[in-house]
Amino acid sequence: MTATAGRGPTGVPSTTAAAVAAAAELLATARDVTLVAHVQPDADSLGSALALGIVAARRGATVRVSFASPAQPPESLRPLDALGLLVAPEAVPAAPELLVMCDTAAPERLGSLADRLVTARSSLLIDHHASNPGFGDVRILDPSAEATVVLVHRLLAEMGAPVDRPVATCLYAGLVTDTVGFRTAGPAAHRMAAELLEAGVDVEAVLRPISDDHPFTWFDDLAGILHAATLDVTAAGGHGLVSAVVPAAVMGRHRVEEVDGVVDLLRTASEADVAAVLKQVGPRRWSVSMRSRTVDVATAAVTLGGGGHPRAAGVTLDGDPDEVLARLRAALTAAG
Ligand SMILES: [Mn+2]
Repeated sequence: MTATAGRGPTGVPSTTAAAVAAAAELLATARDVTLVAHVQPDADSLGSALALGIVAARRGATVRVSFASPAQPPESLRPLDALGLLVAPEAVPAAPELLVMCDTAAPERLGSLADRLVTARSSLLIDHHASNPGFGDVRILDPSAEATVVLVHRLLAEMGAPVDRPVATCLYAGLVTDTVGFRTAGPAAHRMAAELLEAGVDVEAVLRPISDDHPFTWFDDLAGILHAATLDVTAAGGHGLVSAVVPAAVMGRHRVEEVDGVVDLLRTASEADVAAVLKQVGPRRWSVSMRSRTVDVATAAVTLGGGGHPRAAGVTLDGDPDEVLARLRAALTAAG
């Protein structure tokens, strides 16, 4: 394939295969690589950035990995940074040579680093959100991929980069979390997981800190949150909605690993196909996480100005909890 094969009229590669080839070419020639995850980075976003960062650093490039907020990565994801590539957003160059944006559904998801999309000499997007409008010079954008790390894995194969234990650990962390423990993973993703295990991933060491390790003090607050949870079986077109609120005071006492686990408990409610957790991030501002078995919560989230995937989506809304829930119910009725 020539360098221009599969490019559309704008010069942007028009197929995923052409984009992967163009991305490999970009990474092969870049001397300085800046990889960015979305704000409030998860294992898929940070794992994608760190896996590619480790490979680029080993090839001799100057590499940094960053995200705009919060100030520190989730404690459970710090072990993924085997080479110490993470830097504060202030350390990201004003005009990066190559900017790689991982799992970023929209430029706004880069927070204060979104301006680098304009100043970067070249940019590469790697993402799997169906709502992504497409941005950046080269775009590996495939909503059929279960996780962004699946696309990174494809890119590493194109680059001929070895997937050893540190790289495999980053990829596995993103894969297991974005597929909700492989529930949404297809055969190819399971084959990828097998390859990662062969590379030496310690599954328990990766997973326990992310989802199975909570301080005892969390139980008391969790009990309060679940005690106050509400069930509306008529919501979402009769599919049912279970919801809970995490007040700012509780958010302040606990890590993101604790708070983000609430929705995974709620979604087990037999009577509801949709679960929503309202996390208080301002006096009248709520970061809402939604999970669903059948209803397309991505559509509901996009309607309200958020984004995500059909089975897992999020949005930030203003108001008191009742107002926020009313808006959610209206959007879910339309989506259900
Ligand atoms: Mn993802």
